[in-house]
Amino acid sequence: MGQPRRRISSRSWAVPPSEAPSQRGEEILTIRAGGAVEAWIPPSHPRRESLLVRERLVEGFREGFVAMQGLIAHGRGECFDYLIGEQTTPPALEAERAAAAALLLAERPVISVNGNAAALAPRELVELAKTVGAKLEVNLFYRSRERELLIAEILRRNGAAEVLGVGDDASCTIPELFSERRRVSCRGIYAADVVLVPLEDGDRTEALRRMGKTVIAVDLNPLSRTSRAATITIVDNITRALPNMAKFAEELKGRPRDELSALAGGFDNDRNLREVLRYIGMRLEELAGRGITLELPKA
Ligand code: PTJ
Repeated sequence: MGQPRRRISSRSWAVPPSEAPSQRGEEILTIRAGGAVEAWIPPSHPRRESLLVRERLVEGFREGFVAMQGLIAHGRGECFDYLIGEQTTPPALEAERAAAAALLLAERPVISVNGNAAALAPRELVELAKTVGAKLEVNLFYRSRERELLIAEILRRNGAAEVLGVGDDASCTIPELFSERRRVSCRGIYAADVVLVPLEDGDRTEALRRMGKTVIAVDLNPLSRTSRAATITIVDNITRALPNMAKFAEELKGRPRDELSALAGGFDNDRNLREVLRYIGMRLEELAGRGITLELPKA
């Protein structure tokens, strides 16, 4: 893919300076580049947050752990986020709660991490894993040893004690899957009963379901194959979905198992996705009725 080979800067991944490893010259360059963007986007810019999030992907690409295709995937996500109003919708909240219950009920839960997820929510991934007792596993569509190592390092810097799926650890194979995603840890995704797959591409969700696993997807596109194949699909931005799930998991921890089973088992993905589509439809209808042009000061 012709990605530049760099080590990770400490700045991008929310690591306090005291925890940051010593930086090389090229890392400092990256840090300055990021800082310059923050200075360049005025605090009052109405799209500031979105632009800063986008910059995290670009930095991740420059540093070599976000795939080039990950930038395209992010653009697609941004588009769907616009359609839902860039906020968590009621059906997404319901899915996040059911997903938290499913993760708490699981005997061997695993959170699968790719380049985009590591760029957007590294600390949140680790926190959710700790809250529900899940393992973290690197699993990449565009797999390379360098990317595996970089993503594992990011997760460790954000507090992960163990990261599966790196190097020889990814020695088990998901049947009937031909992409690099088929290579998984025998102690992780292969043995898991519940797998969380944020920002996934289609095939693997279907393959994991065929293996009898419960699959929780986080995908802003309600029409993607992943969304339609998962057991529980959360149509929300990963940056909002993971903290919401961690909050629900904290609330639900210690509740009786039959209550959790009712929450997870009572979730109907088809109904939920249809509610998301209706939500988008009604929102667009409402906007179309009200008018959407911006009020600009007269010259
Ligand atoms: O790091 P790798 O090698 O594993 O590759 C990762 C990508 C994302 C490139 C790979 O999985 C891929 O090609 O995915 P797709 O098929 O582009 O699907 C990604 C899905 O994530 C799309 O449906 C997007 O709408 C969705 N998405 C993008 N950004 C977000 C998102 N969903 C939730 N939150 C986001 N921030």
